[in-house]
Amino acid sequence: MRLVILGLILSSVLCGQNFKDIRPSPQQLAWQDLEIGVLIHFGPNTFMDREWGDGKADPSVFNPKQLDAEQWVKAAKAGGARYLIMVAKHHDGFCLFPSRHTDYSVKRSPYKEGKGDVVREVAEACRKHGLQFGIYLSPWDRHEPKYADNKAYDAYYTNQLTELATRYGPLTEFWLDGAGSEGHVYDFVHYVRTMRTYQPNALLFASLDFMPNGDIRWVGNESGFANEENWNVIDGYGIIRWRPAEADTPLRESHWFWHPNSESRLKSLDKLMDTHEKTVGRGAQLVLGLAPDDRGLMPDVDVKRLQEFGAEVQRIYGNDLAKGRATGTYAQLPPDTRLDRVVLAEDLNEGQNVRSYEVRVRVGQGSKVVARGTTIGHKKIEVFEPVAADAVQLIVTSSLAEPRLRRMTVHYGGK
Ligand code: FUL
Repeated sequence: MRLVILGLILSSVLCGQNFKDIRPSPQQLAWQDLEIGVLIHFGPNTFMDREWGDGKADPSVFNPKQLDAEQWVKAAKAGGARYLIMVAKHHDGFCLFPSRHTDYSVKRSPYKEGKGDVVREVAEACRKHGLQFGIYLSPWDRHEPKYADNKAYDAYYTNQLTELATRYGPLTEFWLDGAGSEGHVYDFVHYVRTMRTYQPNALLFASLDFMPNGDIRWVGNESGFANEENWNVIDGYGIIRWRPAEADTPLRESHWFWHPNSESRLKSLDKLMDTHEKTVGRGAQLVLGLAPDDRGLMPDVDVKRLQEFGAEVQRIYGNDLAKGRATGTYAQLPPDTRLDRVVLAEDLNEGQNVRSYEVRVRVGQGSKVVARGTTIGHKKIEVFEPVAADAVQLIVTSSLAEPRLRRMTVHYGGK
């Protein structure tokens, strides 16, 4: 008996959680490869020039006359998105799906005479056009009276989560937004178990300080950047987990919902390319906030900007100047190849290991360092002054374990 106990103690010490031993789940690995998603806000706020509804709006205001979910999905795809997260209920408590647990929803709106289900329309458009689908259900609820009673509200939230998890097919991601919830205690363990029961492959998003046991973490800002040093493994409350960062940022500056006369807030193509470099290019996921207008359509100017963004990413990164020439960390280039970007990717199957590196290029007889960085992770985009070179080499200067490179590509953006 003593020996058994001693064995148990020893094995727990020896197998104790170690930062570098943490691996991603297969679902996380697949999700990280999606790289770009969109988050769609639509509801009574859209018709009232508001960002945060107080929960008192009359459902009759929700009356989109030309709603076309396929138009939203096509715009998202043109922008390079591979998944779409739909806000099923924002902080105002209004449900864009006909929940059995409240009347404060599309059921009481003029939209399709109360027979509409926006979440279903969007889910179906996503399936049709090959986008993965996710849902945002705001924990903070300014309409539902049960919100004042933690236990009663937990039951309400879990009931709605169950409706969403069982009606609309596979969910790639489920968003728990912490805004407005200061001081409220939620039964997260029950939420997570319920989601795992019906959708074992859905990844839960939440900020670290809001929910300890999530699968994806908030990057910590809504400006669209991750830190240059970006580890996927995070110690949250003593739980060491693989929890990659997602950076959500709206297409129109500071507006998640559509507002009249706010076209001037639409981010420029340069701004979006910079955001892409600082999110996807730092191993984080980029989620662009899109907002259909009061007709129920994505505004033309937003659609155009998404098309430009998708095309520019494709123009630069779709053309690998080292194609077929890279052998691991070294790529021989045609003589005098002009380049200003190198994209690195670590093989994350066995965890994230690179702590620092430099990128060298060979110019004539000599060589020079064009970039230095810390982590690589899912992807790292290095942008530098254009240079004409014959070869590129990655030198890993420090790593937790044997570094494994998945890919190294070379590009010229010309800016
Ligand atoms: C924030 C919310 O308060 C905003 O309204 C929006 O939903 C954004 C995505 O998250 O926390």
